[in-house]
Amino acid sequence: MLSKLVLTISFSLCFLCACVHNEEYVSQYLQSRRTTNWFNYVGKTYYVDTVFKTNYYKAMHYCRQQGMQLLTITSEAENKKIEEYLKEKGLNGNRYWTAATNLGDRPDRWVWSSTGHLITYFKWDAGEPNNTDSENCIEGAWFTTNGFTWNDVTCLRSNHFICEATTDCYNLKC
Ligand SMILES: [Ca+2]
Repeated sequence: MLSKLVLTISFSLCFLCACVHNEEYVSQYLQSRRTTNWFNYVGKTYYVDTVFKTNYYKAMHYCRQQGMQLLTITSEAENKKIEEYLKEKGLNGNRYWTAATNLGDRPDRWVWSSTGHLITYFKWDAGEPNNTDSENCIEGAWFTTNGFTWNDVTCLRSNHFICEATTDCYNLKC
């Protein structure tokens, strides 16, 4: 109960913080870099952030400000595509936020905050999820030699992140 209260307060503070400081990280920089770290796959456009690290909530806010959502992976093929892109671009040394969280309902029920859908496809790294420290969000990275796999982690960790949209955002029309 106490941990949920702390998380709720943390979320509120993080969201407020993001609102107050949003001019510091909103699309001006992104727009100047739109030709890099963008790719398409089966009706989605993805943007891989390597500019700054932030917590889950601020990453979510950032993606929404671009008309996008945090990364939502629904199949082995999609996870593989992301893995291949990151490896090809040499971006596989980072950890990236996905939209996955279990804060909304109960610890064993993971949901994509982007769509509200229960998660049915998982790509956990070996030994995960281990929920060692109120680990209520999911990051993806090369934690071992298993490629792009997932780890439950505290939502307040600072990570890079991947945004996605289901329409073509190259021209900011989404
Ligand atoms: Ca973990």
